[in-house]
Amino acid sequence: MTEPQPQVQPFYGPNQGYIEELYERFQKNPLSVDASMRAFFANWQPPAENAIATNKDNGYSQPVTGSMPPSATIADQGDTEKIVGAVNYAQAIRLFGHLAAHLDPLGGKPTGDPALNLVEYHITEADLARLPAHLVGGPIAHSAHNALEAIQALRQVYSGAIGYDYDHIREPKERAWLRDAAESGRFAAPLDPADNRDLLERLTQVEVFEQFLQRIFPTKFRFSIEGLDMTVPILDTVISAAAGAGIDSILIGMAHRGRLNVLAHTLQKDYRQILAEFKDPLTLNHYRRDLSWTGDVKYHAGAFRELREISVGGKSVTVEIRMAPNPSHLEVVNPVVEGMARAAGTSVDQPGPAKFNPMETLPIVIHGDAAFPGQGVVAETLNLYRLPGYWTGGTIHLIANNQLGFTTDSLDSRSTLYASDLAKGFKIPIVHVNADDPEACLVAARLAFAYRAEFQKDFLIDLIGYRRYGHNEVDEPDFTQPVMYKVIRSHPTVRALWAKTLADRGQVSLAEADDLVKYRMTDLQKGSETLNPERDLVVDQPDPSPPGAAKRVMTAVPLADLRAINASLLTDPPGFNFHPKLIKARQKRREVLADPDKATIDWATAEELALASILADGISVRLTGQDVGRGTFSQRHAVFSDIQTGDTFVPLQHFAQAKAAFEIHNSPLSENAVLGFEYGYNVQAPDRLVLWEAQYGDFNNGAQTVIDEFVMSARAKWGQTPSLVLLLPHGLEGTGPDHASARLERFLQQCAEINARIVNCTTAAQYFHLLRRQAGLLIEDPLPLIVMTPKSLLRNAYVASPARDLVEGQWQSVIDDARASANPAQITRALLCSGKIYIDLISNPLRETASDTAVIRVEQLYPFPGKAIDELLSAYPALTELTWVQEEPQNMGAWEFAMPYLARLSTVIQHKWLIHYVGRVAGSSPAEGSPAMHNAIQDAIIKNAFGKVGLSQVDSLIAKF
Ligand SMILES: Cc1ncc(C[n+]2csc(CCOP(=O)(O)OP(=O)(O)O)c2C)c(N)n1
Repeated sequence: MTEPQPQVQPFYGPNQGYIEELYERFQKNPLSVDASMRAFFANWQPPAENAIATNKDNGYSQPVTGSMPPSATIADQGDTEKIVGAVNYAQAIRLFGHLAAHLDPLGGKPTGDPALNLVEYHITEADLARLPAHLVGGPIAHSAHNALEAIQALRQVYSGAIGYDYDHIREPKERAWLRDAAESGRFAAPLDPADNRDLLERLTQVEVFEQFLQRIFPTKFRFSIEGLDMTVPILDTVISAAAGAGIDSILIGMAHRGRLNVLAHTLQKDYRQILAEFKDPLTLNHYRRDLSWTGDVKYHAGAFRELREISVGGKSVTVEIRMAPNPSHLEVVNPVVEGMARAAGTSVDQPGPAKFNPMETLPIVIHGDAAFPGQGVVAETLNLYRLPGYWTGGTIHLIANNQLGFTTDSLDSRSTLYASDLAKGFKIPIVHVNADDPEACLVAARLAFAYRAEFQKDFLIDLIGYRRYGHNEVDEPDFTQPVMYKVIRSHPTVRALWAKTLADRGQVSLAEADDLVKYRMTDLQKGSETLNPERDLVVDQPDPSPPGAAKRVMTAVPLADLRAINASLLTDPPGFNFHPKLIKARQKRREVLADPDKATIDWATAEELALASILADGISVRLTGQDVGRGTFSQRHAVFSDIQTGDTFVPLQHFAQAKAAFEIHNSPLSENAVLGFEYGYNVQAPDRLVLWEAQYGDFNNGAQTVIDEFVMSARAKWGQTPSLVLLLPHGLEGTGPDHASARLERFLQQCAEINARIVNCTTAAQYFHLLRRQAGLLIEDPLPLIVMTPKSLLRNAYVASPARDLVEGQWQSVIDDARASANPAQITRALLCSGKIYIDLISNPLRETASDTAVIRVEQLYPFPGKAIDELLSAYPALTELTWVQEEPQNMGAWEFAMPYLARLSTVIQHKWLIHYVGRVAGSSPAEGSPAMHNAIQDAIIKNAFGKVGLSQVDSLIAKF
């Protein structure tokens, strides 16, 4: 079926204004236009007034249609039509030339576009030959003798091996810069034979490495780069341009495809190391297991290299290159790399806001052509790139486009023409380039970095090649793409093509090119023959051993210091107009430390004092999440807005005692990308406290990939030691199945080998000590900290603490029942609980009469404080009954996790206690939709916990509703 073709208006009118302007200039002063235009205007009659639609955007903008007025003479109209036709044809080439570019190395035909047919403009080549080159505009016009020559040159630029896909760029300055960059040829590859030979050598390294591995390990996966070999020279070019511009930290994120090759060549990972990993000696695996880590497959591993003495423009510079480790989950490493780049370019040693310098670091992210449009995290990450809290000075994106996703054709994997189209919405310039044209690829690479240096924004290279084998080297591609693979099998490699080009130019003979191949192959062969994998394999990871028991950290802060900090935080900036309600709230805060024994410190105050004291200790803090500035529950007010001017004021950036920077940003409405970003920031800058808050705890499941693959398991897989803090509002409050549960159970399920700290604490003072302890352990004992945080309890009197508890206390993983422990002999029943249900229990009137019952809080769930609980229970001599109470359904919350630990307590074993459960019955949804039903069940749980209602009665309550 033929697709309906759009009707091209023969008479676009955008540049008539331009012509008229030139003509006016010519009339005033004929010498003000060039000779060809002078000759042309000498015989030209302009059309009548108003016939000209003006558009003077450098001749580079979108055509708009216009028409000739009836008053124009036939002769005038004919001339004008030709001129305008020529101008608009040039315009169409600039806009749509990429649709006719030769981008597919396998010879796939370009889509084309009727706007690129000369005939549509009612002009001929002969007409063009008679028109001046000047009409075409841009740098090309200067060297062409007439419009035909200029148009032909323009077609070579826009429809050659590069497709410049810029029509979506909205900034005129950028558009003009990009057009000039394309048309001036200033990024063209140098003709220096030495550089061309270097490129041949590089392509030889890239190709022979893969061929050697294929020969030696034909049945092992390596996700070969072949078909996209130019990836490595493109990276070389970008990295050396970056180094030349003074950037000394390069951060790379990429998936499996071509990764081993990039590790070997861009990061200079030792070949022998890679070969040893292929041989996979068992001793290595034992070694890893002993240290409680699993390692990861070789094509997920990260790497770090300091490349000294890269020669850039005759100077020798040093660059650090880091490849982030990543899981199989495609594209999820993107935000991680961005966060790493943000951290690498941010200085925090001064009080006030953090300062980001885009010329310290360059992120490069390599994408798959199926994954880029398919994975939502790509869009989430692109959305970060211009946000003040997430800006990294511009990322260079490279789509390693092999035209297939596993076995799936692009027709089935995206609804867009190009794999890169998503980037258009973010106004990122795109070049598509044929991966078999090394010179064009290097033009794209130079242009990408130059644009980034000029505008500090993202740039995308869509490198279009192919995949020499199946999805992996064992897959049979003929099952699904027989026609394509017939072409691929007889298609020469890019190295061979380049060797032929150089031979044709007389720069390198084919025999020399063959010698380069033999030399590389022999080198690899020798390395392989002398390899002793068990000896030669170096575990290139930081010490993966699990951390010891948490060290003690001094978390209490002297009262005088707290008072001074508080007063300083509450100093109003001159002329700032606070909201009247917030003036009152600040007034109240001034009193909170007056009487150290009065419980006046609520959750948000404790948080602010903790963060301020951490900043005063010289540790910088970054806090992000949805609406964190104010706080979802209007509790935080870390950022004030002037009610007259809208200006903002952040007390934690302006208090006298601060010694390090405080960064706070409302995040975009994303979980996966923003948590990935904070993870990356954290591992790159482990000495800074990084906190991410979910709007409600539930929403962390939008970041499940980052939690599973990075936060909880990166230590075991890659030896990374994150210390990120997740603040997750959690608790069943009758607001429905969502907004209830931060899915505590999922975090607990992933806990082993001391990979995190999971807490559900109940007082403001505990939260204070917790944050300070985390800051104090960042370097000595780093672990992610997952905190179930309160919602309605933020302002609850039971949660508030006296200053005394901040000044003298410390973090307690278990809290005994003060009333019960004052009279232990009376206690026959112990209720163990965690988090909000504790407040529900002790605030219930039944508590008063239950003088035989101790209510004990397990504030830290992992590492599970079994020893502390054991000691505490053994202090109650008359105890006969132990019950775990929770509000979450039985299959959720902490019960299933805690139970085996409790069963192993020596007190439990000794007394042969059964451990009772009181809580909701197991369910698939975390909470009830009806507030009344919630209240009834919550009430029944409390009654049941105090031994007043049997479980069957709870069940009947559920049935009743
Ligand atoms: C999130 C996710 N879903 C599915 C997969 C399984 N998978 C691995 S590679 C691949 C195809 C990727 O295609 P593309 O992005 O074009 O990269 P290529 O492998 O072709 O280089 C798929 C579906 C995965 N790794 N990650």
